[in-house]
This record gives sequence, C-alpha cells and structure tokens, in this order.
Amino acid sequence: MTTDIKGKNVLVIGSGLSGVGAVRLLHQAGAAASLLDENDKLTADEVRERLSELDRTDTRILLQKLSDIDLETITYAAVVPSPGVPLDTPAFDRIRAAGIPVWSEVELAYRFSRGRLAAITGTNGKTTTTTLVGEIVKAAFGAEHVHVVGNIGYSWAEAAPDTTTESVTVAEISSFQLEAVEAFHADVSAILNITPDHLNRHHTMEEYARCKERITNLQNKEEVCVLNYDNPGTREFGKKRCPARVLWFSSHEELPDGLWLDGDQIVKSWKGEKTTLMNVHDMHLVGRCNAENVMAAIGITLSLGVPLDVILSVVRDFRAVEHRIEFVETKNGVDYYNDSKATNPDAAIQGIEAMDRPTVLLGGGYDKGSTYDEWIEAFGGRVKKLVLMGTTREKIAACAEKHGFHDIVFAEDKEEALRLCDSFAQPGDAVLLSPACASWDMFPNYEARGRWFKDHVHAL
Ligand code: UMA
Repeated sequence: MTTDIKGKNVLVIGSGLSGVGAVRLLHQAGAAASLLDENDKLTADEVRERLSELDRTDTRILLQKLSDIDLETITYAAVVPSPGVPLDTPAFDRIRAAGIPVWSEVELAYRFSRGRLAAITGTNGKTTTTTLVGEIVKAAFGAEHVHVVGNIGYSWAEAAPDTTTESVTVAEISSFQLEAVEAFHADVSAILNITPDHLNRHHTMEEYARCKERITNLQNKEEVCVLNYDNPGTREFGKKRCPARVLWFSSHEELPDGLWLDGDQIVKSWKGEKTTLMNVHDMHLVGRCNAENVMAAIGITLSLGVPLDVILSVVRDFRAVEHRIEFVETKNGVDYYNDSKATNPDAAIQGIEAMDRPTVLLGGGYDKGSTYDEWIEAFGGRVKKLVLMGTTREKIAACAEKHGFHDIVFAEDKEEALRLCDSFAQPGDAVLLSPACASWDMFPNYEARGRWFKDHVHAL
C-alpha cells in the first residue's frame, strides 16, 4: 500500500538507524522531514552526518526534548518515533490529543512497501529465524526479490522504497516496533515465544505480550500465524485471541497438525498424516531452541509457498548467526563462546544449557527489570565461576547467593572482566559471554559487546 504524504511535514524522532531510514523514505515519498533527537550531547552537524548526503540539506534538525515541541504552531501530518522512544509519555498524549497519527518506523515502512511480508517476533530466536527464513526465500524466489529487515539491524524504512510487487520482505519485529501500528498487515506472521523482557519499557507482562500479539494486526483466517505450542503465552494467544489461522510448532508434544520434534526428527503432521522431514543432527545449528527456530522457519516458508526440498536443503547448510552461542576460537585449550545476543535471562538459559563442560560465565549489564532466578537454576553445576560486570552485578549476585551459588566475582570494568575470565579458565573449560542483560550501560549495542569479546579472544 502507499499513503499520500507528498508535501506534508512529518516529525521523525531519533537519529539512529530507524530515524535515518525514515527520513530517507519520507523524502523519496515527497514529504518534508523534521528530525528530532533528544540526546543533548549531539550537535546538529553530528546528526546531519548520520543522514545520507541526499537528505542532509532538506532535513530540519531539532535538538530538543519532545515535550518542548510546540504543537500549536507546527502541524505535522504524522509523528514517527524510533523504536527506542517510549510512547507512554505526556508528550505523546499531547500528540495524540492533537489528532496527529503516531506511526512506528515499521508502520511507515509498511505503508510504502510492495510485495509480500513475513513478520517475525518473539522474545528469543527472532534473529536466527529471520535470517534462516531470509536464506530460504532467497533460494526459492531469487535474492534480488528478498529484503531482510527490521530489528535484525537494518531499517525497514530504508529498504521499503526498493520493494516491488515481486518482493518478499522478511522482517524481524520487536515489541517496541509494534507499539504504534495501524495499517501494518503481514501475509505470514510468527510469535516464537513470549517470556519476560523489556519490562522497564512495557511495565507488565500483559502489556509486553499485547505488543507482540500486534504482529497479527489485521490478519484473518485465510492467513497464517506460526506459534509456539510449548510457550504458555503464545499457546493462550493461539487458542483464544489469534485472528489468523494458527500453524503450531512444538519441541515437547506430538501435534495432530503442525511441526514437532519426535526424538531427533522434525515431523510435520497434517490432518493426522505424519511426514518425517529431517534429523536435527543433519544441521549445523545446535540445541532445542534452534530446533524450534528451524520448525518456525519451515512453517513460515511453507506458508509462503516455498517447496519443501528447497527449505530442507537451506536448513541443512545454515550456520549459527553471529553473537548467538557463536563459537569464537580455542585459546590455551579453552573454548570461547560469544552469546552477546543473550540480552535477557531466557536467552541466557539457552546459552548455558548448550555448554557441556566446566564454564566460566561472563554476565551482567543494563537493568531491564528482569529477574534472574531461572537463569541461575539452569546453571546445573556447569558454571565454575560467574564473572559479573555492569549495572546488574549486585542484583544478579544477590539472586545467585539466594540459590546457593557462591562462586562469584565482580569486575570493575570491561578490561577486568576479560582478565578475570582468562585467569579462571583452565584447559578443557569454556568461557561463555552470555550476559542475560542488555548492553546499553557499557556498549552501544549487543553487537559491539560481542565484537569486543571476540577481538579480545583473537588477540589472546
Ligand atoms: N532517542 C531519543 N529519545 C528517546 C530515545 C532515543 O531522541 O527517548 C534517540 C537517541 O538519542 C538516538 C536514537 O534515538 O539518537 C536511537 O534510536 P533507537 O534507540 O530506536 O535505535 P536505532 O538505531 O533506530 O535502532 C533501532 C532498534 N533499537 C532499539 O530498539 C533500541 C534496533 O534494534 C534495530 O536494529 C534498528 O532500529 C533497525 O530496525 C536493536 C535492539 O536493541 C538491535 N532492539 C531491542 C532488542 O532486540 O532487544 C528491541
């Protein structure tokens, strides 16, 4: 679909990846963009630098708090907040009360995208599943028709103008991006799981879950939503509220209709008829969480009409994505793993469960209001030392002590964290960076944290 915003003034908030992509799209659609950033350490020149050359002169840069914007004198056709901008503030109440539509960057991108859309959300597994779906549809329809976008680290708004009616957009979508959607409508959607995360932003699990569920916005029973049968949140949604036809996957239970794990075999059942698809040992990905991601990807791509043989051949060749239980190198007999993408306890549980030897675990970071009990319980005797860094050090340590785990050391800074890990690890051990927290107190993002860890390991 397209929306007519030619000649209109649109306010974009945030000059990161999403904001820069949104400005690009708005200019291509003939709108005038004002770009506001609330970071008072930025200068107008620095913000301008972030824009593409084409957009620099035409963009009005505003460096101020959103709450100081005078809505009476300036009329905006829409406000496009970046995902990191919270929407439950008095400033947004005023914007809505003035009748100005608030479109998240994915809503704006959707309005200017053509072709089909597969949209994937979930607390964990999004990036692996999105990447795998992207590879499968590229193999099926040709890489030139496929756009893999969104929370994965590439602004969808940036890609939207390049889509055609032949395109398939595969979008990783976060709960932040789903807070302000209206016309957004996926052909195939997926919610991989819903476990506690981002509670400092969404406040309650109910609110967080409702945001994720908006991935099915405007879907109907002719369209498919792929859901996890084992996760209580997605199971309840699928049984009670999902507007689309549900395609279930499960790694624990036999399903009459859906994809499930029978021991090591991935099985597809349809109207009681079972077909064995593949053995999980025939792929490079390891762990139950990855078997679930693969089943979801199979469900999504079958729903897009990709032939099964194409799907299975890509799955067999597919390797782990960067920063997700990623093997880095063996140094001095110690195996180093980068699981920087474990930005919440549930993801970190999968990281530690994948270790099969004594492990020095490096955790801690920015506090998103998570609780760490289940993560500590999942250590299962594997963790020989827990090295903690960042804002959450004390909170995690107190939780570990409560659960009878006492092998804990605090690192004062990043450098000390690495020194401590190396000093505790002996040949035959693993060192695992799996923080269970966001990176934002010490790094710009989890990718930078993962690269920092890998650079250190390579330099050892
Ligand atoms: N800003 C404000 N006001 C605010 C908050 C931020 O002006 O209240 C400004 C900041 O000063 C900064 C800019 O906004 O200049 C940053 O915007 P952003 O935080 O939304 O970051 P982007 O660079 O636009 O990246 C976003 C996603 N970031 C977040 O959701 C926090 C990226 O996901 C995503 O890859 C990118 O859009 C492209 O779609 C990252 C992420 O951490 C990976 N996601 C979270 C997660 O996966 O857990 C949800």
